[in-house]
Amino acid sequence: MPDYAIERIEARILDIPTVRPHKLSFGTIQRQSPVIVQVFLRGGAMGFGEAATIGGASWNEESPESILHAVDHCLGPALMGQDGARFEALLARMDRACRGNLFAKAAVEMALIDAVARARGLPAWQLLGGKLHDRLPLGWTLASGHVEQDVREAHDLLDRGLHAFFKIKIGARAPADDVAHVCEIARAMQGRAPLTVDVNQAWDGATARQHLPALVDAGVRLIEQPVARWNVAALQQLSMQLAGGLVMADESVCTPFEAMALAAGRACSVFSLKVAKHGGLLRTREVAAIARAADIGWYGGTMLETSIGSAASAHVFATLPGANHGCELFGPQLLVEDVVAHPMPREGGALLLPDGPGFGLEVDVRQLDRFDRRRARPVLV
Ligand code: MUC
Ligand code: MG
Repeated sequence: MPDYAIERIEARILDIPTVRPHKLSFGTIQRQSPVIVQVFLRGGAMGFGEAATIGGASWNEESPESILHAVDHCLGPALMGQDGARFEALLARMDRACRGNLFAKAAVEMALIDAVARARGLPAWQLLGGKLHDRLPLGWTLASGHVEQDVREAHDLLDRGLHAFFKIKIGARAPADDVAHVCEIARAMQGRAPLTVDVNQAWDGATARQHLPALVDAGVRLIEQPVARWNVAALQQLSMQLAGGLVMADESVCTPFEAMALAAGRACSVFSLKVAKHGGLLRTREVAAIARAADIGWYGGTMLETSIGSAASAHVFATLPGANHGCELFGPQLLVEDVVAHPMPREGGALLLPDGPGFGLEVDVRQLDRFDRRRARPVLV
């Protein structure tokens, strides 16, 4: 029996520029700063995990710096010497040592699962219930802020068979201007691909009730997080009102307890699942189980991770039953450079599950060193 005792946990922040400015309701990002975690087991195995935030601490309470602090000062010390294969026991231990901090816990749990899967020579999906899907339809986010650029990008990605559907980020402008922006893109797309909008909590209930019907009429099918995460009552009303569109919860659905409340209130039709906000791969499965029991579909969401976090997400999404709306694991393509030798394969607008040991990708440690924030020199690309 290999020795899975946890010997060392290391974490670092990378700074990687994006290929173009990415505009969301709360600001525009020009780089991602993922936290990469490495777990070393006594028997010699090592695994990689990742947690990325968007716009520092703008998307929710956690930031790269808070994640790094939680791993270095709370989670790592709580796990030293423990059996690295007892994932549930380790999650309980992390919960006792540190409240909240779901992104940080997700990164550590991801690295543990990768390390144990690699030690056993198994793909991670085998430790997560077994895979149901080998491929998932892959979306791309149109967020340049300019109609012409977004439309050019979308047609080009469709022509090259790289993506199957698109999400448009809105919420930064006046609502009427956002509606005009989406309608223009929808018209120029001529029904070539399904469209989603993500408002990232920017509207209040009345604004959403007033403006979302026009987007549904323009052909938008999924409406992601139109109102504040706490505003479950508005989500409920919108779910009843928008006959032709499906309300998707993102920031509102992190813990299984939040998932339960949304399900009980029939507040949405789809959950956007994200490994980081749920606190790991196993808890993503818990939230997905609630979705299934409540006849809620799922969508494979992203926090714009590198290939490490994206592949880990693909492994857990591949195990999930129930109606799905594809995934948006395009983070690596938004970054100027990747941290793995070969990215996850894509074909016919779908992402193909990488099937080697662990999360199935070869991490390039030189790239981790190159983008490591501690190397005070600016990154030239
Ligand atoms: C979010 O809220 O969904 C996912 C895709 C993207 O462009 O931004 C993220 C965040
Ligand atoms: Mg979202």
